[in-house]
Amino acid sequence: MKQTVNLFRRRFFVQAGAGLLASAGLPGWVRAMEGMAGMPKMQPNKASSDFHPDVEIDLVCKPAAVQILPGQPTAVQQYFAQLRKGPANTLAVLPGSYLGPVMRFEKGQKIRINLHNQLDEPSITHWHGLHVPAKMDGHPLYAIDKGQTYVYEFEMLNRAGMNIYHPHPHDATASQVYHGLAGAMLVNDREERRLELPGGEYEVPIVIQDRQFDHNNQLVYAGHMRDRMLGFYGDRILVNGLPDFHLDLASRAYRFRVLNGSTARIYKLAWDDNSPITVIGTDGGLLEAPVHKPYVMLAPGERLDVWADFSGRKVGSQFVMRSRSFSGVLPGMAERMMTMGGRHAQGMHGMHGMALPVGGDFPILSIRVTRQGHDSPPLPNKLAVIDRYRLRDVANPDRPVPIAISERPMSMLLNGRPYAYNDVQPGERIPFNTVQLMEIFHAAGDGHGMSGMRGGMGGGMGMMMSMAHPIHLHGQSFQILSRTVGMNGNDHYASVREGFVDDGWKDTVLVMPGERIKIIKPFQDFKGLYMYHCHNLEHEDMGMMRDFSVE
Ligand SMILES: [Cu+2]
Repeated sequence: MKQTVNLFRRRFFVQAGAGLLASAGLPGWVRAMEGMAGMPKMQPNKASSDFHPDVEIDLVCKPAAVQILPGQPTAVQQYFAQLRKGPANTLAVLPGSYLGPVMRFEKGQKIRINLHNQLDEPSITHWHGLHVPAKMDGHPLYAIDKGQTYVYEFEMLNRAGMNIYHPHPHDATASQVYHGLAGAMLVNDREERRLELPGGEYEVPIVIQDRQFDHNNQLVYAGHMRDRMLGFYGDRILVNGLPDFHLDLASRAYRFRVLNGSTARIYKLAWDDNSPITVIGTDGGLLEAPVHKPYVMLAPGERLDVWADFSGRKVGSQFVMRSRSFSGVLPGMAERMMTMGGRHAQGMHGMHGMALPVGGDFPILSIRVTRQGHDSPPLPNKLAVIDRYRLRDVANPDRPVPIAISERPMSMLLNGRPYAYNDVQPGERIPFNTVQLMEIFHAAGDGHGMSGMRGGMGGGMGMMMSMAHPIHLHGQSFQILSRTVGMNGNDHYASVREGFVDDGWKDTVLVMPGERIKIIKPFQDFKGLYMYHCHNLEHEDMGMMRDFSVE
């Protein structure tokens, strides 16, 4: 316990000294102390002699500086990786980016990753989307100090898909991700390879983030309690760590591997010429068949596999992927303030004009067709086989495991409690090797928050608030069984309702105000603690995070 206190005290002063601590502030620090109470100090996991890896990677997280904007380089925190063993295409650095290299694995590979923490604060890396033993999942319990190494060893059990690696230390996840610590992880398998989807230069990672810079090109981060309550919203869109992201492409089909790496911002992705957006996969990999949507909602932590077909387009033609306008994801008053002028709403006075409104209409990236493409592959009409769960498959058809969202100023909770180690409640104990029906809902009841929004003050900071939360569950992916919204939700809900792709495997689901979502999730192969939390990372760090104990 004493050690835990010292750990956080040190981080507090180190960050304050580095000027990063605009972010945490004393209340966050105090909350962290509460949440960390009772968290034992664990020995970092070491390599085991009977594990024979196919792939071995040294992964370092450390402070760095990157040229993002013209002028002064930006101080960031960054992952650097080195391949010690395995196929040469395992790591691909994104040029000029603070993001970690794109990792590429094959289903069935045995993987060892040696995480070296060279940050001036504790960290641990979580493999968002992977199905790995609890000890390999990057639980905050295993956070390591500067100079320490944590060895991960696991077999890749996931099907083909795009996953994320990012830090997961309690109360500092948002800050570390915001300052640059994140990367994409692709998994390939035989089922996917048979489809001969666009690969090589025709497969493009698209990691979307929002950031805010000061006059010296340095990252500005959540300085106000409001930023923690609502989430932090930057005024610059970066794709793969770059501003004004542009692609020169051939007139053929591409595969865009899209990931929302923002801490809080939700996107409503659409093509500016109003052609449908074609989705072939989500968080947990390929869909059974492509779906065509007017727009797609993408919340923090979610992924999309997009078929972007420019075949038949003239050389010289241009396209823009935009985030289209929507409403209802923030409490009414906050949304109006942030829509009218986020910078003032956040108490910031910058040079770049108004902040990007939450739910505003703005460009994400631009594309120009600069050359003729040849041999463009056709869009497969069947993609993958998904064994669909039915109610008869679950252990608890009449008693869904609740995930109740409660939203009050200063306390964002799940199932009525903030994060605390060793605080697993009866409803959070999951029998090993079962498939569970689960229900995610707003504790105040359907539609309550929406009617609050109409009332104006009801959505204000001082009273009941309801907002959208991307809820992420660690461990195996789940399937979405149903999505229902309260009667009052229609006005705002209409601006997002066609944008959900619920047909495939998911690990993060956007829960709109007033919505109830039923999911079916397996808890197989491994026992131990698996987290569930809001992937609005500011909410997560406020305590909107809990453990399931699979036992
Ligand atoms: Cu949340």
